Amino acid sequence: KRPKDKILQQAKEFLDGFFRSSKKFASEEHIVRLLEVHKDIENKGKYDLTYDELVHGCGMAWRNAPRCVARVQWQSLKVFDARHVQTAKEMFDSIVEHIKYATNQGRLRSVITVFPPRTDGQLDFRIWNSQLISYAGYRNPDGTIEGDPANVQFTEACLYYLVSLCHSLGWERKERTQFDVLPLVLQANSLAPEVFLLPDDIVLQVPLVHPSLPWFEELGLRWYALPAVANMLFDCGGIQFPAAPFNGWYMGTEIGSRDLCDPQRYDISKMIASKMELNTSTHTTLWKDTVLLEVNKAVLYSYQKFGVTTWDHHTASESFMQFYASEMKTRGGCPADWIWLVPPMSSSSSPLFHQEMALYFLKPSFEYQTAAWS
Ligand code: NRG
Repeated sequence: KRPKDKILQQAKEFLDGFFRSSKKFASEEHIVRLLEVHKDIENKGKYDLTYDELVHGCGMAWRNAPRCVARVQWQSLKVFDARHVQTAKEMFDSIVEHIKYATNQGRLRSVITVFPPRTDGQLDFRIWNSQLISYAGYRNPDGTIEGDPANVQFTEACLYYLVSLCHSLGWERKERTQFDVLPLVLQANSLAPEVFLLPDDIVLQVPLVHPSLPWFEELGLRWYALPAVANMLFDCGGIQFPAAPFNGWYMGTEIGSRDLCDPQRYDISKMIASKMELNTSTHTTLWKDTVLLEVNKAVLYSYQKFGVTTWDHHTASESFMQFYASEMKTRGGCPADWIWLVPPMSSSSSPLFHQEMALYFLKPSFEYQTAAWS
Protein backbone atom coordinates (compact mmCIF):
# COMPACT_ATOMS: atom_id res chain seq x y z
CA LYS A 1 0.00 0.00 0.00
CA ARG A 2 1.31 3.43 -0.94
CA PRO A 3 1.69 6.05 1.80
CA LYS A 4 -0.52 9.14 1.48
CA ASP A 5 2.31 11.56 0.81
CA LYS A 6 3.51 9.44 -2.12
CA ILE A 7 0.03 9.26 -3.62
CA LEU A 8 -0.36 13.00 -3.22
CA GLN A 9 2.96 13.78 -4.84
CA GLN A 10 2.33 11.46 -7.80
CA ALA A 11 -1.23 12.71 -8.19
CA LYS A 12 0.01 16.28 -8.37
CA GLU A 13 2.68 15.46 -10.94
CA PHE A 14 0.16 13.58 -13.02
CA LEU A 15 -2.49 16.30 -12.88
CA ASP A 16 0.08 18.96 -13.77
CA GLY A 17 0.94 16.92 -16.85
CA PHE A 18 -2.70 16.37 -17.69
CA PHE A 19 -3.58 20.07 -17.57
CA ARG A 20 -0.39 21.02 -19.37
CA SER A 21 -1.30 18.64 -22.20
CA SER A 22 -4.68 20.30 -22.64
CA LYS A 23 -3.12 23.79 -22.41
CA LYS A 24 -4.95 24.52 -19.17
CA PHE A 25 -1.96 24.53 -16.86
CA ALA A 26 -2.61 26.75 -13.81
CA SER A 27 -6.16 27.40 -14.98
CA GLU A 28 -8.95 27.68 -12.43
CA GLU A 29 -10.07 24.15 -13.40
CA HIS A 30 -6.58 22.84 -12.66
CA ILE A 31 -6.43 24.48 -9.22
CA VAL A 32 -9.94 23.32 -8.29
CA ARG A 33 -9.09 19.76 -9.30
CA LEU A 34 -5.85 19.78 -7.31
CA LEU A 35 -7.67 20.94 -4.18
CA GLU A 36 -10.37 18.32 -4.63
CA VAL A 37 -7.86 15.50 -5.10
CA HIS A 38 -5.81 16.75 -2.15
CA LYS A 39 -8.91 16.66 0.06
CA ASP A 40 -9.88 13.14 -1.09
CA ILE A 41 -6.41 11.79 -0.39
CA GLU A 42 -6.30 13.46 3.05
CA ASN A 43 -9.76 12.19 4.02
CA LYS A 44 -10.02 8.81 2.34
CA GLY A 45 -6.44 7.97 1.42
CA LYS A 46 -7.46 7.71 -2.23
CA TYR A 47 -9.06 9.49 -5.17
CA ASP A 48 -10.49 8.55 -8.55
CA LEU A 49 -9.32 9.65 -11.98
CA THR A 50 -11.88 11.26 -14.27
CA TYR A 51 -12.41 9.47 -17.58
CA ASP A 52 -10.37 12.11 -19.44
CA GLU A 53 -7.54 11.77 -16.95
CA LEU A 54 -7.63 8.00 -17.35
CA VAL A 55 -7.42 8.26 -21.14
CA HIS A 56 -4.50 10.67 -20.86
CA GLY A 57 -2.78 8.37 -18.35
CA CYS A 58 -3.11 5.27 -20.52
CA GLY A 59 -1.66 7.08 -23.52
CA MET A 60 1.24 8.41 -21.46
CA ALA A 61 2.01 4.97 -20.02
CA TRP A 62 2.33 3.68 -23.58
CA ARG A 63 4.39 6.68 -24.65
CA ASN A 64 6.72 6.07 -21.69
CA ALA A 65 7.16 2.30 -22.23
CA PRO A 66 10.92 1.97 -22.86
CA ARG A 67 10.64 -1.46 -24.48
CA CYS A 68 7.84 -0.72 -26.95
CA VAL A 69 8.84 -0.17 -30.57
CA ALA A 70 5.29 0.82 -31.66
CA ARG A 71 5.02 4.02 -29.64
CA VAL A 72 4.53 6.26 -32.68
CA GLN A 73 0.91 5.08 -32.36
CA TRP A 74 0.49 6.15 -28.73
CA GLN A 75 -2.17 8.77 -29.40
CA SER A 76 -4.53 6.28 -31.03
CA LEU A 77 -5.26 4.10 -28.02
CA LYS A 78 -8.87 3.16 -27.33
CA VAL A 79 -9.59 3.13 -23.59
CA PHE A 80 -12.33 0.94 -22.10
CA ASP A 81 -13.17 2.04 -18.57
CA ALA A 82 -14.07 -1.08 -16.58
CA ARG A 83 -13.43 0.39 -13.14
CA HIS A 84 -17.02 -0.37 -12.14
CA VAL A 85 -16.86 -4.17 -12.54
CA GLN A 86 -17.22 -6.24 -9.40
CA THR A 87 -17.12 -9.93 -10.31
CA ALA A 88 -14.93 -12.29 -12.30
CA LYS A 89 -17.84 -12.87 -14.68
CA GLU A 90 -18.05 -9.12 -15.33
CA MET A 91 -14.30 -9.07 -15.94
CA PHE A 92 -14.77 -11.87 -18.46
CA ASP A 93 -17.56 -9.99 -20.27
CA SER A 94 -15.36 -6.88 -20.50
CA ILE A 95 -12.47 -8.92 -21.86
CA VAL A 96 -14.68 -10.50 -24.52
CA GLU A 97 -15.72 -7.00 -25.59
CA HIS A 98 -12.07 -5.94 -25.59
CA ILE A 99 -11.04 -8.86 -27.79
CA LYS A 100 -13.89 -8.33 -30.25
CA TYR A 101 -13.32 -4.59 -30.60
CA ALA A 102 -9.54 -4.96 -30.85
CA THR A 103 -9.65 -7.84 -33.34
CA ASN A 104 -12.11 -6.09 -35.65
CA GLN A 105 -12.09 -8.95 -38.17
CA GLY A 106 -8.33 -8.68 -38.52
CA ARG A 107 -7.98 -4.91 -38.85
CA LEU A 108 -6.53 -4.70 -35.34
CA ARG A 109 -7.10 -1.70 -33.10
CA SER A 110 -4.99 -0.74 -30.06
CA VAL A 111 -7.08 -1.08 -26.90
CA ILE A 112 -6.66 -1.04 -23.13
CA THR A 113 -9.30 -2.09 -20.59
CA VAL A 114 -8.84 -0.71 -17.09
CA PHE A 115 -10.25 -2.72 -14.16
CA PRO A 116 -10.65 -1.38 -10.59
CA PRO A 117 -7.55 0.01 -8.87
CA ARG A 118 -5.73 -1.46 -5.91
CA THR A 119 -7.29 -0.43 -2.63
CA ASP A 120 -5.47 -1.87 0.37
CA GLY A 121 -3.24 -4.21 -1.63
CA GLN A 122 -5.20 -7.22 -0.35
CA LEU A 123 -8.15 -6.92 -2.69
CA ASP A 124 -6.59 -6.86 -6.14
CA PHE A 125 -8.30 -7.54 -9.42
CA ARG A 126 -5.92 -9.71 -11.44
CA ILE A 127 -5.75 -11.58 -14.72
CA TRP A 128 -3.68 -14.69 -14.04
CA ASN A 129 -2.83 -15.26 -17.72
CA SER A 130 0.18 -13.46 -19.14
CA GLN A 131 -1.75 -12.63 -22.34
CA LEU A 132 -5.48 -12.63 -23.02
CA ILE A 133 -4.87 -15.15 -25.79
CA SER A 134 -2.05 -17.71 -25.58
CA TYR A 135 -1.41 -21.41 -26.08
CA ALA A 136 -1.21 -24.11 -23.43
CA GLY A 137 2.03 -25.98 -22.73
CA TYR A 138 1.90 -29.56 -21.41
CA ARG A 139 4.75 -31.52 -19.92
CA ASN A 140 4.62 -35.10 -21.16
CA PRO A 141 5.65 -37.97 -18.85
CA ASP A 142 8.85 -38.43 -20.91
CA GLY A 143 9.84 -34.83 -20.24
CA THR A 144 9.07 -33.49 -23.69
CA ILE A 145 6.70 -30.58 -24.01
CA GLU A 146 3.62 -30.26 -26.16
CA GLY A 147 2.42 -26.75 -27.02
CA ASP A 148 4.06 -23.54 -25.81
CA PRO A 149 6.82 -24.17 -23.24
CA ALA A 150 6.42 -20.59 -22.03
CA ASN A 151 3.05 -21.48 -20.54
CA VAL A 152 3.77 -24.85 -18.90
CA GLN A 153 3.67 -23.53 -15.34
CA PHE A 154 0.50 -21.59 -15.95
CA THR A 155 -1.13 -24.53 -17.75
CA GLU A 156 -0.27 -26.78 -14.82
CA ALA A 157 -1.86 -24.27 -12.47
CA CYS A 158 -5.01 -24.43 -14.62
CA LEU A 159 -5.01 -28.20 -14.90
CA TYR A 160 -4.24 -29.16 -11.36
CA TYR A 161 -5.07 -26.31 -9.05
CA LEU A 162 -8.19 -25.45 -10.97
CA VAL A 163 -8.79 -28.92 -12.28
CA SER A 164 -12.42 -29.26 -11.30
CA LEU A 165 -13.32 -25.90 -12.79
CA CYS A 166 -11.54 -26.68 -16.06
CA HIS A 167 -13.28 -30.03 -16.26
CA SER A 168 -16.70 -28.57 -15.74
CA LEU A 169 -15.99 -26.25 -18.66
CA GLY A 170 -14.94 -29.11 -20.90
CA TRP A 171 -11.42 -27.85 -21.35
CA GLU A 172 -8.81 -30.60 -21.10
CA ARG A 173 -11.35 -33.25 -22.14
CA LYS A 174 -10.53 -32.33 -25.71
CA GLU A 175 -7.52 -33.87 -27.37
CA ARG A 176 -4.32 -31.94 -26.68
CA THR A 177 -2.77 -30.08 -29.59
CA GLN A 178 0.23 -27.83 -30.04
CA PHE A 179 -2.11 -24.84 -30.18
CA ASP A 180 -4.83 -25.02 -27.50
CA VAL A 181 -6.05 -21.57 -26.52
CA LEU A 182 -5.80 -21.31 -22.73
CA PRO A 183 -8.83 -20.48 -20.62
CA LEU A 184 -8.86 -17.13 -18.82
CA VAL A 185 -8.25 -17.23 -15.09
CA LEU A 186 -9.74 -14.12 -13.53
CA GLN A 187 -9.70 -12.84 -10.01
CA ALA A 188 -11.98 -10.08 -8.73
CA ASN A 189 -11.37 -8.45 -5.40
CA SER A 190 -8.93 -11.17 -4.32
CA LEU A 191 -11.74 -13.73 -4.32
CA ALA A 192 -10.88 -17.22 -5.54
CA PRO A 193 -10.04 -17.04 -9.25
CA GLU A 194 -12.61 -18.25 -11.74
CA VAL A 195 -11.98 -19.96 -15.08
CA PHE A 196 -13.59 -18.98 -18.38
CA LEU A 197 -13.29 -20.41 -21.87
CA LEU A 198 -13.05 -17.93 -24.71
CA PRO A 199 -15.60 -18.69 -27.42
CA ASP A 200 -13.78 -20.06 -30.50
CA ASP A 201 -15.35 -17.53 -32.82
CA ILE A 202 -13.78 -14.50 -31.11
CA VAL A 203 -10.22 -15.87 -31.13
CA LEU A 204 -8.90 -15.08 -34.58
CA GLN A 205 -6.00 -17.34 -35.60
CA VAL A 206 -3.81 -17.43 -38.68
CA PRO A 207 -2.75 -20.71 -40.35
CA LEU A 208 0.87 -20.29 -41.43
CA VAL A 209 1.73 -20.76 -45.09
CA HIS A 210 4.84 -19.84 -47.05
CA PRO A 211 4.86 -17.82 -50.30
CA SER A 212 6.98 -20.38 -52.17
CA LEU A 213 7.41 -23.52 -50.06
CA PRO A 214 4.19 -25.54 -50.53
CA TRP A 215 4.98 -28.10 -47.77
CA PHE A 216 5.04 -25.35 -45.14
CA GLU A 217 1.26 -25.33 -44.92
CA GLU A 218 1.16 -29.04 -44.05
CA LEU A 219 3.17 -28.46 -40.89
CA GLY A 220 -0.06 -27.20 -39.32
CA LEU A 221 1.60 -24.21 -37.71
CA ARG A 222 -0.56 -21.29 -36.67
CA TRP A 223 -0.57 -18.26 -34.39
CA TYR A 224 -3.23 -16.00 -32.89
CA ALA A 225 -3.92 -12.56 -34.32
CA LEU A 226 -4.08 -10.49 -31.13
CA PRO A 227 -1.10 -9.91 -28.82
CA ALA A 228 -2.69 -8.66 -25.57
CA VAL A 229 -0.48 -8.29 -22.50
CA ALA A 230 -2.59 -9.11 -19.45
CA ASN A 231 -0.27 -9.27 -16.46
CA MET A 232 1.30 -5.81 -16.16
CA LEU A 233 0.34 -3.16 -13.62
CA PHE A 234 -0.75 0.25 -14.89
CA ASP A 235 0.60 2.93 -12.56
CA CYS A 236 -0.98 6.35 -12.95
CA GLY A 237 -1.22 9.44 -10.74
CA GLY A 238 -0.30 7.45 -7.63
CA ILE A 239 -3.02 4.88 -8.33
CA GLN A 240 -2.15 1.27 -9.21
CA PHE A 241 -4.22 -0.84 -11.58
CA PRO A 242 -3.08 -4.49 -11.32
CA ALA A 243 -5.48 -5.53 -14.10
CA ALA A 244 -5.27 -3.40 -17.23
CA PRO A 245 -4.83 -5.62 -20.31
CA PHE A 246 -3.68 -3.88 -23.49
CA ASN A 247 -2.99 -4.84 -27.08
CA GLY A 248 -1.53 -3.53 -30.30
CA TRP A 249 -0.52 -5.86 -33.10
CA TYR A 250 2.35 -8.22 -33.79
CA MET A 251 5.69 -7.35 -35.29
CA GLY A 252 6.39 -10.46 -37.40
CA THR A 253 9.64 -11.34 -35.66
CA GLU A 254 7.88 -11.76 -32.29
CA ILE A 255 6.27 -14.84 -33.78
CA GLY A 256 8.66 -15.90 -36.56
CA SER A 257 11.90 -15.51 -34.63
CA ARG A 258 11.02 -15.73 -30.95
CA ASP A 259 7.80 -17.70 -30.44
CA LEU A 260 8.48 -20.32 -33.11
CA CYS A 261 12.27 -20.53 -33.31
CA ASP A 262 13.54 -19.74 -29.80
CA PRO A 263 15.11 -22.91 -28.36
CA GLN A 264 13.05 -22.48 -25.16
CA ARG A 265 9.82 -21.98 -27.14
CA TYR A 266 8.38 -23.98 -30.08
CA ASP A 267 11.92 -24.56 -31.33
CA ILE A 268 10.99 -25.50 -34.90
CA SER A 269 14.34 -24.59 -36.52
CA LYS A 270 15.75 -28.12 -36.84
CA MET A 271 12.49 -29.44 -38.25
CA ILE A 272 12.31 -26.65 -40.85
CA ALA A 273 15.98 -27.15 -41.75
CA SER A 274 15.41 -30.82 -42.44
CA LYS A 275 12.36 -30.05 -44.60
CA MET A 276 14.49 -27.57 -46.52
CA GLU A 277 17.28 -30.14 -46.74
CA LEU A 278 19.83 -27.72 -45.32
CA ASN A 279 23.25 -28.84 -44.16
CA THR A 280 23.04 -28.53 -40.37
CA SER A 281 26.34 -30.24 -39.63
CA THR A 282 28.19 -26.92 -39.45
CA HIS A 283 27.27 -23.38 -38.43
CA THR A 284 29.01 -21.97 -41.49
CA THR A 285 26.17 -22.93 -43.82
CA LEU A 286 24.13 -20.36 -41.85
CA TRP A 287 21.24 -22.80 -41.82
CA LYS A 288 19.80 -21.18 -38.70
CA ASP A 289 19.71 -17.82 -40.45
CA THR A 290 18.10 -19.37 -43.52
CA VAL A 291 15.41 -20.96 -41.35
CA LEU A 292 14.72 -17.71 -39.48
CA LEU A 293 14.35 -15.86 -42.76
CA GLU A 294 11.91 -18.36 -44.25
CA VAL A 295 9.81 -18.69 -41.09
CA ASN A 296 9.57 -14.91 -40.80
CA LYS A 297 8.58 -14.62 -44.45
CA ALA A 298 5.84 -17.18 -43.83
CA VAL A 299 4.50 -15.24 -40.81
CA LEU A 300 4.26 -11.90 -42.62
CA TYR A 301 2.88 -13.49 -45.78
CA SER A 302 0.22 -15.46 -43.87
CA TYR A 303 -0.99 -12.54 -41.75
CA GLN A 304 -1.23 -10.39 -44.85
CA LYS A 305 -3.01 -13.06 -46.82
CA PHE A 306 -5.42 -13.66 -43.96
CA GLY A 307 -6.15 -9.95 -43.59
CA VAL A 308 -4.66 -9.60 -40.10
CA THR A 309 -2.63 -6.51 -39.17
CA THR A 310 1.09 -7.04 -38.53
CA TRP A 311 4.21 -5.23 -39.49
CA ASP A 312 7.73 -6.16 -40.36
CA HIS A 313 10.72 -5.12 -38.26
CA HIS A 314 12.04 -2.67 -40.87
CA THR A 315 8.81 -0.69 -40.99
CA ALA A 316 8.53 -0.84 -37.20
CA SER A 317 12.12 0.38 -36.81
CA GLU A 318 11.60 3.30 -39.19
CA SER A 319 8.44 4.32 -37.38
CA PHE A 320 10.27 4.20 -34.06
CA MET A 321 13.05 6.43 -35.41
CA GLN A 322 10.42 9.02 -36.33
CA PHE A 323 8.81 8.77 -32.91
CA TYR A 324 12.22 9.02 -31.25
CA ALA A 325 13.23 12.12 -33.21
CA SER A 326 9.95 13.84 -32.53
CA GLU A 327 10.11 13.01 -28.80
CA MET A 328 13.65 14.40 -28.58
CA LYS A 329 12.43 17.59 -30.17
CA THR A 330 9.13 18.13 -28.38
CA ARG A 331 9.87 16.47 -25.04
CA GLY A 332 13.63 16.70 -24.75
CA GLY A 333 14.12 12.95 -24.38
CA CYS A 334 12.71 9.49 -24.87
CA PRO A 335 13.20 6.57 -22.49
CA ALA A 336 14.32 3.64 -24.63
CA ASP A 337 15.62 0.14 -23.96
CA TRP A 338 17.99 -0.70 -26.82
CA ILE A 339 18.18 -4.39 -25.96
CA TRP A 340 14.43 -4.78 -26.42
CA LEU A 341 13.88 -2.33 -29.25
CA VAL A 342 16.45 -3.72 -31.70
CA PRO A 343 14.71 -6.48 -33.66
CA PRO A 344 15.81 -10.08 -33.07
CA MET A 345 16.87 -10.66 -36.67
CA SER A 346 19.04 -8.68 -39.10
CA SER A 347 19.65 -6.29 -36.23
CA SER A 348 22.31 -4.14 -37.87
CA SER A 349 20.06 -3.48 -40.86
CA SER A 350 17.67 -1.69 -38.49
CA PRO A 351 18.43 1.99 -37.81
CA LEU A 352 17.77 1.26 -34.12
CA PHE A 353 20.99 -0.75 -33.95
CA HIS A 354 22.98 2.38 -34.71
CA GLN A 355 21.08 4.68 -32.37
CA GLU A 356 22.35 5.38 -28.86
CA MET A 357 19.53 5.42 -26.34
CA ALA A 358 19.02 6.36 -22.69
CA LEU A 359 17.07 4.01 -20.43
CA TYR A 360 15.14 5.71 -17.65
CA PHE A 361 11.67 5.46 -16.17
CA LEU A 362 8.77 7.90 -16.23
CA LYS A 363 5.21 7.67 -14.88
CA PRO A 364 2.46 6.91 -15.87
CA SER A 365 3.89 3.49 -16.67
CA PHE A 366 3.28 -0.20 -17.18
CA GLU A 367 5.15 -2.23 -14.57
CA TYR A 368 5.95 -5.88 -14.11
CA GLN A 369 4.37 -7.52 -11.06
CA THR A 370 4.72 -10.96 -9.51
CA ALA A 371 2.60 -13.65 -11.14
CA ALA A 372 -0.78 -13.86 -9.43
CA TRP A 373 -0.50 -17.65 -9.24
CA SER A 374 3.02 -17.85 -7.79
N1 NRG B 1 6.25 -11.03 -27.64
C1 NRG B 1 4.98 -11.54 -27.20
C2 NRG B 1 3.92 -10.46 -27.17
C3 NRG B 1 4.32 -9.26 -26.32
C4 NRG B 1 3.59 -8.03 -26.68
N2 NRG B 1 3.71 -7.69 -28.08
C5 NRG B 1 2.94 -6.78 -28.67
N3 NRG B 1 2.17 -6.05 -27.83
N4 NRG B 1 3.01 -6.60 -29.92
C6 NRG B 1 4.55 -12.66 -28.14
O1 NRG B 1 3.47 -13.24 -27.93
O2 NRG B 1 5.25 -12.96 -29.09
N5 NRG B 1 1.14 -5.30 -28.18
O3 NRG B 1 0.51 -4.70 -27.25
O4 NRG B 1 0.86 -5.16 -29.36
